[in-house]
Amino acid sequence: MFFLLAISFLLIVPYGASQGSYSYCEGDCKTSCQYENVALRGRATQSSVFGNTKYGYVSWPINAIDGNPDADYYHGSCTHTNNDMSPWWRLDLLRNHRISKVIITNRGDCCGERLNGGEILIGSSLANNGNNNPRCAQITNSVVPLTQSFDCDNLVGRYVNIVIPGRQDFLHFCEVAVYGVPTHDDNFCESSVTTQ
Ligand SMILES: [Ca+2]
Repeated sequence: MFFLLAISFLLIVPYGASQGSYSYCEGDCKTSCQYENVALRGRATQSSVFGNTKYGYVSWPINAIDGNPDADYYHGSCTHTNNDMSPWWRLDLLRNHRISKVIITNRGDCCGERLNGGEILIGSSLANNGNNNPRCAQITNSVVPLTQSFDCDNLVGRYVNIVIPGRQDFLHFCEVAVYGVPTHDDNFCESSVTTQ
C-alpha cells in the first residue's frame, strides 16, 4: 500500500507543479485572465551587435526587454545592430502566445527615422530567422510619438520579429512590450479574456 502511495505521489505532484507554473493569470483563471507584458520573460537575439566586443553590451538585444524604456542609447538600455541588409531583432516567448498588441519605444537621442519601414512579425517559424512570419504591422512614422502601440489582433506565435526588410540600415530601439497570453491557457481563459 505504501509503495502504491509513493508511486502516486511521484507521478501526480510533478505534473501538478508543472501545470501551475504555466499559469500567468492573476487570481482565478477560470473567471479572469489578463494580457500582460510577456516580453519580460522572453529571450532576444538580433542580426548583429553594434560595438562588437568592447562596447557591445550597450547594444545587446536583451536591452529591449529589460523593462526600462530609457530612450537615450548611451544610457545602455537600447538595442543596436550593425549596418546590416534587412537588419532584424527577434523575441522568443518560449511557447506560442496569443498577442493583442506590441508597444515599441524608439531610440530618442538621435536617428529615430531609421525605424521607418520596419515591420512587426509574429509566428512560430524560424525560417529566414523568423522574418517570413505573418505581419502584424508596418512602422510608417517612427519618430513621433516616441512610444507607439500596434494592434496585432490576437495573432498567435512564439516569435516576435522587428525587421527592416530590403534595406541596409542600422536597427535600434529601446524597449518592446508584448501583451499576450500563452495559448496553453486558452482552456482557462478564452471565455473571459480581458485586455489592459
Ligand atoms: Ca530598454
